[in-house]
Amino acid sequence: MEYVRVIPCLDVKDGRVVKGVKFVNLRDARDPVEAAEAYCREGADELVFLDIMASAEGRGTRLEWVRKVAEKVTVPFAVGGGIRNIGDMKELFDIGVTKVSINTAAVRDPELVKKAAQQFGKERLVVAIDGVKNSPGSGRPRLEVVVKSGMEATGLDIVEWARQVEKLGVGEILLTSKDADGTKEGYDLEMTRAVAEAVSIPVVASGGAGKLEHLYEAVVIGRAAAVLAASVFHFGEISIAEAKRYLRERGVKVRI
Ligand code: 0VR
Repeated sequence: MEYVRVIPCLDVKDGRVVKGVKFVNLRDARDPVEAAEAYCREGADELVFLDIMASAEGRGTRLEWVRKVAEKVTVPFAVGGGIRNIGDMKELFDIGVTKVSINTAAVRDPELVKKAAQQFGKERLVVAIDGVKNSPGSGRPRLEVVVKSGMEATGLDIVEWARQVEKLGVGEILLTSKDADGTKEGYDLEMTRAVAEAVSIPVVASGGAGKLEHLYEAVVIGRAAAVLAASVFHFGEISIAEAKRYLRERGVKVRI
């Protein structure tokens, strides 16, 4: 059995790591390069950088900090946010990024997933799925895909979309609950488990981690192959070492 990965997520806006709640009220947390080096020293298995305000004019900013990070990191790292096409992906791979994560662009053009997987290999391609949970009787899917930094509802059912991206050849799904993001009240276990049981590729749980138990629940109940967190790591409430020790003590295979 593969070991469960512990992955800090660095949401980056204008070259700074920020952290909000439910994708809003972003507050400054730390410098991306300094944070990346610290997480590598602390034993993170991978890093995810999310350029959450990626836009045409911001693309240049991204390349600056990503290049600096690539020179320092000692673990695989993924970059997502505003990646629109094969050219954007190649640009990032050329400066040392391990994996790219696409979200909105995949919903807009599912064939992009297939082309990218064929061109770069599925192990270098992640599809990020941001989701919300709708109440019964809302007329919307219970688990609905949202795009554009969570601002646009798509009407897509999360599980069906996950199955579709797996068929298109993606290597991994990064599943974020927008409702849970930043709340520290726990991952959306129903959402995570529904997707993990529907596909045979790894699903990374994301959104809501607040205490050590949440990480364990995401693995044993949510069936996640990896646990991603931002708030609790950035503000020093949980260390990577504590997270791994807690999981290992409960029988979860982690890389110490
Ligand atoms: P925590 O709940 O703090 O562990 O956050 C994990 C995860 O939700 C965030 O790292 C990240 O996925 C939040 N995502 C987005 C966003 C934040 C602001 C604006 C947009 C987005 O589109 O994913």
